[in-house]
Amino acid sequence: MILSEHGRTLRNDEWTPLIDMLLDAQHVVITTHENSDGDGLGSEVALALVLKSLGKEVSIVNPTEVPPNYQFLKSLYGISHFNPRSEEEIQDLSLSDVCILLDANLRDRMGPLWPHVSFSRELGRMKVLCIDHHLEPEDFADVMVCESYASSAGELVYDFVNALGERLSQELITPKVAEALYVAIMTDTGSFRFPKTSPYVYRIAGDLVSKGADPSEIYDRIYNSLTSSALKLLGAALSSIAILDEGLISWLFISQQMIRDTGSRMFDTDLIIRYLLSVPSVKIAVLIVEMPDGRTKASFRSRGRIFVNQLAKKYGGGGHMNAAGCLFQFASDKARKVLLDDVRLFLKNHNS
Ligand SMILES: [Mn+2]
Repeated sequence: MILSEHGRTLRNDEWTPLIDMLLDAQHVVITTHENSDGDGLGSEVALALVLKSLGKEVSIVNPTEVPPNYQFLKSLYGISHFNPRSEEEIQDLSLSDVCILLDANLRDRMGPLWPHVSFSRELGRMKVLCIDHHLEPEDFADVMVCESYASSAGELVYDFVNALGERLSQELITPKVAEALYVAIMTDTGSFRFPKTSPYVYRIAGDLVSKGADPSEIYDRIYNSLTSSALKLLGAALSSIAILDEGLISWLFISQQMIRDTGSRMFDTDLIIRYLLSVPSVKIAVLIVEMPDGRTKASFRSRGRIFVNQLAKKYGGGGHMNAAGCLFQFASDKARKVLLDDVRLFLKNHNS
């Protein structure tokens, strides 16, 4: 069942189905997409803290590890990395009453958690909820709030927490909750500058700061935390950016060799994509990363009304109008060739 796309901020009463399910639940598991980011992690921690304060047993279990610059969130709430070979972890996951997926709207993005969640759900033991803001949701949850107008999953979790607080006549946004939500919203708005940064988003940010989030400290922890190897990778990557087709496409390939040579790690590639749109003529930016297992990851960014999620969708991925990604099941040399032709065609069709 897909509850919404309302295309606007939900009224408090429109959160009732989610509130009812969560108030009924005793054991809640919260998760986010593979290769988690600030939005997914901040939203999870905020929601976990709130539900815990209401006496629920809450665990955060993710398909992949928390990146180093978000490790500080673990001091606000424990975050575990699911081990699909641990019977104990499978048992814990399967016995939850409710599983909430945040910041993703495709079942596969839960990675190895999905088969277990799906199994419990089919047995009628577990409800699945989803709060997200990506385009084109898949209909797999019991209740889903997927609003692509929203800057971030954190914005929606903020609204949800306020609706819950109103229902219980309780202030639920403690300084820790404020910090976690601020992380979510700040990171997904590119520090309050991406197109979905509405006046409302600034009002939320103001509210969170007044409730204890420290903007300069949070920014510093997340963005000024590079290692020297990450800087070397950035240097190598920047010098290999190609600007193609009269400046319309920026293109960058990062190989495992580059990652090895600079002593950097996979997640260090995440900070590079923002530079690909820094040339004003560029309409589509493409970052291709060779994965350690031989598959190929592609990330897309675009300027203006160019729906790169459509490009990603073709390969089983998805995302937003201006930011999307996908994973190819084949090697990078083939992916690069296929993709460049596709990007050119996509842009040509878009212009005509
Ligand atoms: Mn997000």
